[in-house]
Amino acid sequence: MIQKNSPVPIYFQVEESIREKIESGEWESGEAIPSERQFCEQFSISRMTVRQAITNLVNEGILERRRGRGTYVSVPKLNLELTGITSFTEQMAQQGKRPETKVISFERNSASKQAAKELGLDSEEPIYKVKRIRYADGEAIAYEILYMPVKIFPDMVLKHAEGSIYDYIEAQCGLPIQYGKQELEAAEAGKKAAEALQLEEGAAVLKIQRTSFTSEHQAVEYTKTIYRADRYKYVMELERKH
Ligand code: 16G
Repeated sequence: MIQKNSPVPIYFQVEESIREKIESGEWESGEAIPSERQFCEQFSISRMTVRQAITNLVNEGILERRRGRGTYVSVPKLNLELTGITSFTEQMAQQGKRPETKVISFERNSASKQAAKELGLDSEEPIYKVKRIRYADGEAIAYEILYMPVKIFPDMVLKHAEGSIYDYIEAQCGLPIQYGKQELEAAEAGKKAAEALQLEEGAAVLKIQRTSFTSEHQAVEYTKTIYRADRYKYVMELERKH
C-alpha cells in the first residue's frame, strides 16, 4: 500500500512494492508487469512518479523495457567464463541449461586469407566452414562460424557439428585442446546474426574469436562467435600482476 503522508517518497514506495512482488515470486522473471496507467489507477498517483520508480528498477537491471511491448521482470543473465577453454556444451552444463545446436551450413572450401593465417595453413588449403546457431533451453543465444583444417579432420561430416565439436576433436579424434588465443570486442548484430538470434539489426552483441591449439601447437579450430549481449554477462578470474 502507498502511504501518501509518509516521509518516504512515493516513487520509492512503488519501487519497494514492485521489488517485493518479484522477491516473493508473485511476479516471475520474463513476466510482464502492469502498465504505467494501471499503476497510476491502482495507487492514485501520477504517471511521472510511476515512471521514476520503473526507470530506477530498469537501471538496476531488475526490470527491462521492451520497445512497444511493455515492461518485464528481467531474466537473469548467463555467466560466460572468459578464462579457461570450455566448449559451449560445457558452458551450458555449468549454467544448468540444455544446449542445442542447429547447423545452418556446412561447407568445404579453400581457406580465406584470414582463416588460413589463424589456422597456420597456406591460403587456399581446404578447410571446413560451419555456421551454427547455439541454443540454451530453446533460446538462440549464440551464432557461430567455425573453421577447421580438412587435413587434420579428413573424415569430418555435418553430423559432427550437430553435437559438441570439442567432443569430436578431443574424444573422437584424440586431439586434446591445450591452449588458445581469444579476442573479444563489442559489436552490432549484422543482418545474418540478427536473424539467427532474433534481434534487431544493429543490436548490441559481443563478438569473440578463438583459435585453439593442441599441445603440439597444432591449431584445430578458429571460431567467430556472436553472443547476445542482453543474455550474457562475462566473468573472469584475475590474478594480481607485479
Ligand atoms: C565455444 C567456443 C568455440 C568452440 C565451441 C565448441 C567461445 C568463445 N568459443 O563456443 O570456440 O568451437 O565452444 O562448443 O567460448 P561445442 O563443443 O559445444 O560444439
